[in-house]
Amino acid sequence: MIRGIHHIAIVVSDLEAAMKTYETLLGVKPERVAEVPEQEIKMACFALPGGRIELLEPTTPDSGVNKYLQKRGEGIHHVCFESDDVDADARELIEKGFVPTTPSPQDGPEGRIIFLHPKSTHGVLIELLQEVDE
Ligand code: CMX
Repeated sequence: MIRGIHHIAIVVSDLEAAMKTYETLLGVKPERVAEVPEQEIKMACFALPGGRIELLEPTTPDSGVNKYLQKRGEGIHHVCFESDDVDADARELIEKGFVPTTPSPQDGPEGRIIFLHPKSTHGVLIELLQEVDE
């Protein structure tokens, strides 16, 4: 079941510069800055009471994130919803016609994730995330 908004991700061309902008805007430092090679990005995550803001900078020229940045410029890249059972939610949503970008959820640094292609969600890339206890 979807439990709420986990984060909104913004693609940026210069993570260091964008981190300064969002530190000033939000009044907090990022809780996590990391490179995620399997997603071909480096990211900074700002935690806020109602959800998180993630800044993404692509690290490879052929990644979907970089193609998006080159085509559309900086801006919102995806919205992530928190799921309490991402495998069950993904199965149900795929049955209902949503188009995943991978056949099934995968394990990522924040938990188990799957993306729904923007062509099946009115133009917005959607991530579902089930956080794992460390
Ligand atoms: N939001 C809205 N539309 C998007 C999009 C996005 N983030 N990324 C691509 N699109 C659009 C393109 O503009 C293009 O539209 P047109 O056909 O109108 O030109 C269309 O989708 C292209 O689709 P595609 O041929 O499948 O294109 P790509 O090879 O660029 O792949 C996508 C796009 C979404 C399948 C790919 O980026 C993907 O698999 N994303 C999921 C993984 C991901 O984004 N990881 C990074 C974040 C990781 C994290 O935060 O943890």
